[in-house]
Amino acid sequence: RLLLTGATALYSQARDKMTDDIAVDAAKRTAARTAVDQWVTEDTKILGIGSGSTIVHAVQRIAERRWKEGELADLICVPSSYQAHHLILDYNLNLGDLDRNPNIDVSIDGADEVDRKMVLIKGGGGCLLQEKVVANCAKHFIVVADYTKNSARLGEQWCRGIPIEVAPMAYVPIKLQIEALFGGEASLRMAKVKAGPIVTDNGNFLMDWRFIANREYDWAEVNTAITMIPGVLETGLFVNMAHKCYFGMADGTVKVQN
Ligand code: ABF
Repeated sequence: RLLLTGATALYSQARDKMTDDIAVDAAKRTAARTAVDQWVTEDTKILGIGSGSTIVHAVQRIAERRWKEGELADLICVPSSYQAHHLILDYNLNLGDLDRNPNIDVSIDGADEVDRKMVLIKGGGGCLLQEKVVANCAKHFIVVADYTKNSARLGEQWCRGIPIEVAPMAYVPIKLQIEALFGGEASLRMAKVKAGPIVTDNGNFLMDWRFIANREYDWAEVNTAITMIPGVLETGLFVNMAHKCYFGMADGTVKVQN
């Protein structure tokens, strides 16, 4: 009987997890499609494409409008990662780049966590450097996410810390300097299969800095200070960049944060 009870509990846990995953994915989809329909119009010439799973829904909606509804034929999409590059190619959209399209009308991207001041943590999927460059070139940077990313303060939901892209030879001094400046612990992100450190699209390493959860940080100051450390390429802290955040909620609605 003990064995049966254990198996039943495991089954329920797996079922609940699957139900949660389905609800979260539906929320990502609603947020992404709503943002695309509100921000990508016939006047949008150049669109930045972020990375991650939520952005897949955004690209699918753009492709649906392009190929089924006959809109957006001239829209040029500028990718922020290899993933985005291939998404654009897979859906047969017009692939652009910053050499030819440095002035982006709108950029749409996901996030790992968003606080009430719209400070974002990004880079959980590993693409933060190009994402920040592309977002910075956009007149409007629009964030799409599910309800689990919406926090009052950073660290409430996203427990992996703030991703930081670093030159491989510099990760130890960078770790020590971040910890000395702001506390917490910074660690090198390793591949799950024990294949060594994760390498970014740009050939760098990633660190995850677990900051002190209950400390009040000035995120603009933290971002500037960490970016100044030699060997740091970029942080996953996006401060004063997001124009609007679209959160898909559990009840099927979309919450828009300004
Ligand atoms: C990228 O994808 C990252 O900056 C962020 O870490 C992540 C969001 O992923 P998802 O949409 O899968 O939650 O935008």
